Order: sequence, then C-alpha cells, then structure tokens
Amino acid sequence: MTPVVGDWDGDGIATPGVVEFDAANNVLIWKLRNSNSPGAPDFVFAYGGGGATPVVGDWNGDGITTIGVVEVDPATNFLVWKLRNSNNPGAPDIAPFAYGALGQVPITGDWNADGVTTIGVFDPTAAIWQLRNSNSPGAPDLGPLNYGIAGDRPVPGTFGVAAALRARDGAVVGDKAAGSLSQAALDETVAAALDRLRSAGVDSALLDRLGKAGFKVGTLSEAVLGTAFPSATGC
Ligand SMILES: [Ca+2]
Ligand SMILES: [Ca+2]
Ligand SMILES: [Ca+2]
Repeated sequence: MTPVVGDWDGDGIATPGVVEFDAANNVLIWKLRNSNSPGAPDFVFAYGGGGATPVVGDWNGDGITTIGVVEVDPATNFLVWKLRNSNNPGAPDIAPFAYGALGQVPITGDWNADGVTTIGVFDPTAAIWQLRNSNSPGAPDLGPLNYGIAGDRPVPGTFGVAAALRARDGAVVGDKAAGSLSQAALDETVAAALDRLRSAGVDSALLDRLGKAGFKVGTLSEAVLGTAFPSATGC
C-alpha cells in the first residue's frame, strides 16, 4: 500500500489516497478521497500493473491532481512514465516515455512554479537529484545535484522555489589554485554588494528586503555555483 496526496477534485484542498496491489488481477487499485476525514473513497479504480510505482501530479496545470505510474522496462532497465489527466481508468494521456533508470526513485513536483507537475528521479545510493521541467524524455533541467546522504528517502515538495546558478563553461576539475569560499568571505561580499547598490541609489525598501535574504556556503555538485530560494525569504 502506498499513500498518495493530491487535490483530486481541484477545490484547492489536498486530500489523501492509497494505492493497493490487487495480486489476483496483477493491477494497482487507487482509492482516493476528497475529504481529510475517515470514510469511503470517492474514487476507486484500477490503473497500472503489478510492480509499477504510483506517482501523482497536476500534469496539465488545470488544478486537479491526477494519477500516473512508473514501470521499469525489462529490456532497457529504463523507467517508463505513464501519466493520466483524469482520476479514472484508461490509457495514459501523455504517450509513455522513458526518464531515469532502474534503482532510481521516481519523484514528481512543480520544480519551476509554473503550475505543472513534472518528473524527476532520485538516486538513493549517492543522494543525487535530477529534475526535469517537462513531462517528456530528455536531460534534467535541474541537476544532477547532490542533496542528502546515501540511503536517504526523497520527499519532494513546495518548500521554496530553487534555481541553480551554473558555471558557464561547466565544471573545471582539479584546479588546486582555487581556494574554498568561507562564510565570512561570502558575508563580506554580500555586504559590499549591498553597499554598491546603496551608492547607486537603489530604493531603501528594496535594500532592506535584499538585506534580509540569507546567504550560506555549502557543498554543491560540479558546475553549480549556487542555488537560490527566492520564495523562502519573501524577496
Ligand atoms: Ca480537493
Ligand atoms: Ca491536472
Ligand atoms: Ca512545473
């Protein structure tokens, strides 16, 4: 049994559901409820075969969370995504496509705040995230990035919108001449930047907001210079 959460009826309220494996018929049975209370499911239906991983999201941005499954293609070991825009049985609305590989955990989220939930994978052996902003095959739009430690379980969600700042020429490996950035040096740079903006005549209210943003040194994956969470500070 897998718990799922979503806004199944588009009223703005997220409610629970469970996905159970029906061994006799080798299918997944979805039981979705529109209230956060005990009671019978509002929808019960089969979607996906045994062994598939259930995923949920608003794949078309209409405000209604719907269903999907991710299966491993035994011929290629790729993960194949089958996403549907209605909470009922039927064929996938998005033609099945491959993203990720066996051993990676499928995850979904609205990584770019456009209202459309899209795909991602998490590699639990190295805690590497690879997120994509379209429900289609292709390279990740965000990542590969390391967050967490080996064996961690991913919990994607809207904690603040992250945007990665990347090195223009990609990773430069083995440049020992480059020192590591200290928190003190970063704080000094931020203060100097705010001073320059003040000197340039930037509005004091905006400077106050910028001054409230937090800046923290951390370890990122190769070629990623920084990650921004604009909504976390209200800036
Ligand atoms: Ca709802
Ligand atoms: Ca939808
Ligand atoms: Ca999105």
